[in-house]
Amino acid sequence: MKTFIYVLLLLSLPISYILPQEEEEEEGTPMMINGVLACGVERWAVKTCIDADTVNINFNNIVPSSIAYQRSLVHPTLPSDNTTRLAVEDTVYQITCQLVEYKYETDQDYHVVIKTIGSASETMVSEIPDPTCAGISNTSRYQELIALRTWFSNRYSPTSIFKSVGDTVTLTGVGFFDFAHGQTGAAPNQREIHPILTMSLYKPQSTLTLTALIQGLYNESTMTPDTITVELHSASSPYALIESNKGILNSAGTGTFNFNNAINGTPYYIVVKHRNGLETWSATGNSFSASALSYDMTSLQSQAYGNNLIQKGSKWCIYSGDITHDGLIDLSDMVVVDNDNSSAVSGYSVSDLNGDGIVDLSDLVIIDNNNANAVSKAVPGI
Ligand SMILES: [Ca+2]
Ligand SMILES: [Ca+2]
Repeated sequence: MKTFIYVLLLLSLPISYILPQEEEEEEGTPMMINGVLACGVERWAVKTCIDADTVNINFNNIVPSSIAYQRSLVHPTLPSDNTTRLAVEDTVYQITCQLVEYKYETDQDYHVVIKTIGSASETMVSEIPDPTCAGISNTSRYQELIALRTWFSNRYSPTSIFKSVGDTVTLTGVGFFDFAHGQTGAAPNQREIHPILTMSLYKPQSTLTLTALIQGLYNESTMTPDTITVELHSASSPYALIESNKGILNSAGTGTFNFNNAINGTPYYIVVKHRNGLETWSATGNSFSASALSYDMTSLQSQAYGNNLIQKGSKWCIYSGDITHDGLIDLSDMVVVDNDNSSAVSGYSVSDLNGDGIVDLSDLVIIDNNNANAVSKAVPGI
């Protein structure tokens, strides 16, 4: 009889009392912020970055990280108040990871379990706060959090029941330590990303390995390393710019450049721009395969559109001297060098063609010769 009554009692209880409780238990008195009740309690100011110590966070310095690293940190003694931020909680991280499951919590957070890509169990908790919670609208993160919350809501429609998902995302957010309440997906050290600040679907990058030599910087043996801009352009008229990326060519003239928008099997012109080099295009369109492409602009003159390269030793180089970036190497470029020479300009300068840190006659000679040969840029469609 006793058992029967117990079963009846059990059946009359709401389902939520029977199922295991996985939500965070919030101990203590709700915080008042500017006369408004906060959405959560425990360490709530820290969780939402409305605490005074948030000034210690440099939101512009985003540190690449991993879930493995976050799980390896030592769990510190946590402050008993709800507003003190620890020094180990003042860094914004960027992590590319896989979503596992998520739900809408009673403190209005979206509780998002994330894991190392491909791992079965290397998880941690991350949380998206509700930007309408007290105090958040006064912070510099407000617009960012609205955009994040809206994006996540529209894509995943969180409810009070966990939903599974396998998307790979790149997120940024603040490292944080929580108390252990048996949170679903918790790291062993209770490390969380709390709050998440941004999230986007991960796009695999395509890598271009480019070899190009800049005439003035190359001594027929090695090149003074320098920054260039590499552009991918459509191989079809009007040859629209697809994506631009800056990087460094090393002493062998080689550099790697990552692109987000390149599609495997689609040909692109590779365009090299340099502070005083002549804009130079690849001979034809070139395609990435398995997100990789190698291109050598030094092996043959015909590697550049219009054969627009100059030979130095056994290599072919991009012409130096278009300081004004008008596609011509002429008197107007010489005037810049001449003036900088008169002003004894030194250091990293647009008019230092041979990269020795001095602007002088040796730089002028390079332009003079290219001017004498009427060198100008060669671009498809012109
Ligand atoms: Ca020029
Ligand atoms: Ca020089």
